[in-house]
Amino acid sequence: MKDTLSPGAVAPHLRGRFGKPHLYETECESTQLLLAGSGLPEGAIATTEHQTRGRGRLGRSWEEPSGSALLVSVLLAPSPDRRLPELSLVAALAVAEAVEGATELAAQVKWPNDVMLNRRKVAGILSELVDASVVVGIGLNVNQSRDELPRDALTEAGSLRTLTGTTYDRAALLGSLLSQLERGYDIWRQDGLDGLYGELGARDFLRGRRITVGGEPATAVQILRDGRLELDLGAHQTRAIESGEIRFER
Ligand code: BT5
Repeated sequence: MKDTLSPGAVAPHLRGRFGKPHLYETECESTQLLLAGSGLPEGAIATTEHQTRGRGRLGRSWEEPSGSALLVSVLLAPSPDRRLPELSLVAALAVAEAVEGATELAAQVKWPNDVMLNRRKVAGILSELVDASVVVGIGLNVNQSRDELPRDALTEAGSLRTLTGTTYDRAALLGSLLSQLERGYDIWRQDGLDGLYGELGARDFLRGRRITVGGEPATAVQILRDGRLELDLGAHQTRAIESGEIRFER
């Protein structure tokens, strides 16, 4: 039987506040659009089997064949003085922890918004401010075969299946992801990234790597407690950046 992300399949896997109410379309343009302006309460989610115009950051696209990936948007209402990029890290950490729970492999967070497994990008996060709410979109490659992943991706793509040889029940994964996200979000609301820093720092993919930022070479030092990335530019010069396009050496 093919697994699905329908409310009926997901409900038995929900453990906390997040996941209710649950909007679902078998196909839609983007799950981000289902939630934006919906007026639903915090913790509401939208899922689909396929997006016809899945969104990445900066106008880029997110692609998957129908029924293979975990595609979810979560509506959150953090206080307006909190920094949005931190929330993407909170979500990436939750995805990494859910992936670890399912695969028993170590997953990492690649600043600012990716989740890596065996040096492949298995998930991306997109946090968008809509009115007073934030819609956090998560795309996790689950059951795609190698041929079904984008070939020309900026960071080489992988799926849980290509990296472990096993297929996974997406509804069960979503349940575990939502409880990790709820836990991380509550800690972050209370204590900021500081409260999650042990877990995040231990999964910092770029730490110590040679990278380029917008084409300029640097060494990534670490994700800082305020969510910025610290860079070593050589000649005893360091800098912390809030955003940027990172490429790493393999
Ligand atoms: C992201 O953007 O990584 C954020 C992706 C967020 C997707 C979710 S799915 C649910 C919700 N609804 C949406 O419409 N979006 C969110 P970015 O860092 O800009 O990465 C985009 C780039 O990743 C593309 O330009 C491709 O190179 C590559 N890419 C596209 N599809 C991919 C995939 N399935 N796996 C890995 N890389 C992919």
